[in-house]
Amino acid sequence: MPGIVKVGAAQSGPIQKDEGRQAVVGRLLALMKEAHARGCDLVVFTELALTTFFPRYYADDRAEMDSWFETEMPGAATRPLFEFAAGNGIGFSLGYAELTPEGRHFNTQILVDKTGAVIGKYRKVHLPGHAEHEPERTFQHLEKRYFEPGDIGFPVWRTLGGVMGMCICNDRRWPETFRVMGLQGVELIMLGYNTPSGNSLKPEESAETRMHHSRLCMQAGAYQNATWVVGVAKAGEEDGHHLIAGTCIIDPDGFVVTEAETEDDELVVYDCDLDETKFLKETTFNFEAHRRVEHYRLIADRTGAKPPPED
Ligand code: CDV
Repeated sequence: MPGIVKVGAAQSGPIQKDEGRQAVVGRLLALMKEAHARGCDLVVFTELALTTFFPRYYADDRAEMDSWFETEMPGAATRPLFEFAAGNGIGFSLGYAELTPEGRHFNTQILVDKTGAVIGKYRKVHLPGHAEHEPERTFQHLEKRYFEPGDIGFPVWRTLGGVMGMCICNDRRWPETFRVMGLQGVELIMLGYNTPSGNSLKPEESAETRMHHSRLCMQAGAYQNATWVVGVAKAGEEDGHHLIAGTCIIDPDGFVVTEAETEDDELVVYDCDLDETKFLKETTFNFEAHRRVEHYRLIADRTGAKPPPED
């Protein structure tokens, strides 16, 4: 049907530290096969979908962490995903840790079309956490140690009959992420996340609050930019650390139209009608008609908040 992209949001259950790539890819492949059987055009996997969330571990020597990274895509372990995609005409989006030939490290998401070709790459821009060991935290989150910020911006791609974009986990908390893609006419944003259900600096913050924050920013990003958003978790108890679930698909009005029920590997499927993005894009969020860029300069010129001086 014109305008409709059948999307499978492929939530991953926990991946333990000693679970090898081959076993993990076997789980992802099972989700892709289910997606194909249910008629999906596209399967969206989560952030760092091939390993446990390794930035929770500290290594003095950063090079010790290189075993968590992929030096080629596809590589030997991930090739079955590409072969299944090409053989069965199904696209996918996959998050992984990327180590480039020049020795650069990125938290990366790729978009693979129905021929099995990589047609899009995004590298996480908003890296959360810290670069050094911080003993006052209840657990570590060392993305700033192991990755450098993405160097590609927020591109979008024309594929599957629409305009597609990607971002990763913490990016969803920043309205700029969605707006930069919105300004390129994005119609569907794929977004994977590994979100701890506790706050390492605020033990009283509940998992419900963490889920609320996650949904709030994805639903706002969808509505304010008149786009579908596919939010895909890695969930459950991973090496003794709990991650929120809540994989969902959000329509351009900001409503959650379907969501995961478990904290395990689970496929959530929805017919995303890209034509449903048109009404808001042509009315309330007709950017050309209503934006006032002359008042937005500070957003690009200033990084940190600077309140006026006190009297
Ligand atoms: N993987 C992430 O980016 N996690 C962050 C946590 C650290 C808050 C998130 O935004 O969910």
